[in-house]
Amino acid sequence: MSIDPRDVKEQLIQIYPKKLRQKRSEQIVVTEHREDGSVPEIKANVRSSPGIITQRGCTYAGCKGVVIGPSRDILSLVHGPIGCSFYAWLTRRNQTRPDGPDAQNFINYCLSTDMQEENIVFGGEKKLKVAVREAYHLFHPKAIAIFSTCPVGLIGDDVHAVAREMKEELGINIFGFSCEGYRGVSQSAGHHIANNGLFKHIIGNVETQHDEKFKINLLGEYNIGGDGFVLEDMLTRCGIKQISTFSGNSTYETMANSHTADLNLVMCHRSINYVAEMMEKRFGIPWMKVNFIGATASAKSLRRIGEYFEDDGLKARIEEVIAEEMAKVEAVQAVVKARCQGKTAMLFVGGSRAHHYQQLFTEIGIKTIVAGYEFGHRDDYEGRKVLPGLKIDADSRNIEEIEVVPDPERYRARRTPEQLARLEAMTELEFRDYIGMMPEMDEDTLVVDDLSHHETERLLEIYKPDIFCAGIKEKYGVQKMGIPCKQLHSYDYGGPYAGFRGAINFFNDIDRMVNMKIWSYVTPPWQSPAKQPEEVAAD
Ligand code: CFM
Repeated sequence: MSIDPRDVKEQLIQIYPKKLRQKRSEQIVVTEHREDGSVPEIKANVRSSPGIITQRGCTYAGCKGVVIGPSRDILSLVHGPIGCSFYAWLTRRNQTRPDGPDAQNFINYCLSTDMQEENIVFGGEKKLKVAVREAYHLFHPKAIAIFSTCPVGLIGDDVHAVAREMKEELGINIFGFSCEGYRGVSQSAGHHIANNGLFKHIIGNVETQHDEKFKINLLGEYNIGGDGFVLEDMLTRCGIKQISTFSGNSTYETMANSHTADLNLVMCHRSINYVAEMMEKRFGIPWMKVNFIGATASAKSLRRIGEYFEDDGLKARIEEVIAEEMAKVEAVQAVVKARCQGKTAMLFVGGSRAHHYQQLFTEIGIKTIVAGYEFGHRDDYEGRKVLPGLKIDADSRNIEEIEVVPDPERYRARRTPEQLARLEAMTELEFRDYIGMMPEMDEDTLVVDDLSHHETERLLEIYKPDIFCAGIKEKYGVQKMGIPCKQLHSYDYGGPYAGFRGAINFFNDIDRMVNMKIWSYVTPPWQSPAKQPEEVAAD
């Protein structure tokens, strides 16, 4: 494509006032792979500007909706006005599969204290206590999580004190989250707050020991559209025991028992890297970034697990599974690739998928021409090597950094530093690392952080991509411009897209979308002459 991304960048920001133009110009970069292995610096994880229509969500969404919500038997109680609950009720397609008809499953429920004006004026703690008792007597859960929404922080209700008192009174695990929507610049702050809560109140509470040889936790996999089911099946067939998932299809018990695993696999770095880091420090479990989005990526990640455990039997089983699955993937891939080769995609999603899904598109010959995260940090773009140089700003200072020391009784280094270094040198294993999105993108590709609606429209006009990937807020605006939009948060009504089986679903769904004739019948607004005011009035 002969469009110069630097010109495009100018076109995206030229309409903005000077200060905003300067800020956005630091959040939009053109990829470049330098000799020292570095990529250009991007400004990320900063406040969205007032007046801009951003894709982002709030801190409460990241804490309750993303990280804790997918667990099926922790009862989630929202302390706040009812709207905060209504708009978070069953809007993320995180699936779960209870062990039997009698097993607890609260995923479909939506519990709220329904704060009223009176509670805002006189305080809501009493109402919260009544709600906790009521919830306990109705459901008898093992644990109750209380989530604060904006007004709670503004009026100063102490949800943690209420949680402690209720824990004492009812004898079950009850903990609160100060995850008011405004706590951070996006849902990313909510991830961190949720990670801290998982670590302080759940991980390490259940001491069941498992006899299996290869025990892992899968971190940052939320079972959207059934992704987690596919991965669990795949890992089980390889002979790998999944102690817990954070937090797709999980239970309180599995997460509480997760410190007994011997390796943490991190799928979504953005939302869960804090738990991975803290578990290594307290319990001695190394963590490794994996990617099960895309067939080649899945095969590579499985082989890396085999390398870590250094077991020939496990490696052989992994190869069997890969061979069997790859044969099925390749059959579909060949057909779909022939029909999609040379097409183009744009991806603007969250803090991880805009990277992972580029791989899936590549497998069917579709090139990613522009990509960006909604709320990723610099390390998600440039790799964790930038972490030591990151400055803590006022927004990140809002969130507690837990001081973690080795557990005096339960710390057990699963691998010595020498073993880890040997594994890193010998194979493609890197521990505690994520290389980020930009190093894996083509040279001279545009990367846009926290994309705005104005920029979306300009990008569509300039590049006319064959497919645009984002969420529900963008979907119909994009499709009215004649370009199909795939929701990469919810997968629309589709999925699973993870692992080998998921790749096949993705190839087929994308093939249908990019090759559907209907899009050529939509006339984008910029191709029809503008109506005169009198014509508009006569309509
Ligand atoms: Fe991680 Fe996610 Fe994502 Fe995310 Fe999300 Fe999501 Fe996402 Mo929507 S945890 S960062 S906060 S992979 S809900 S399952 S799709 S924005 S890219």
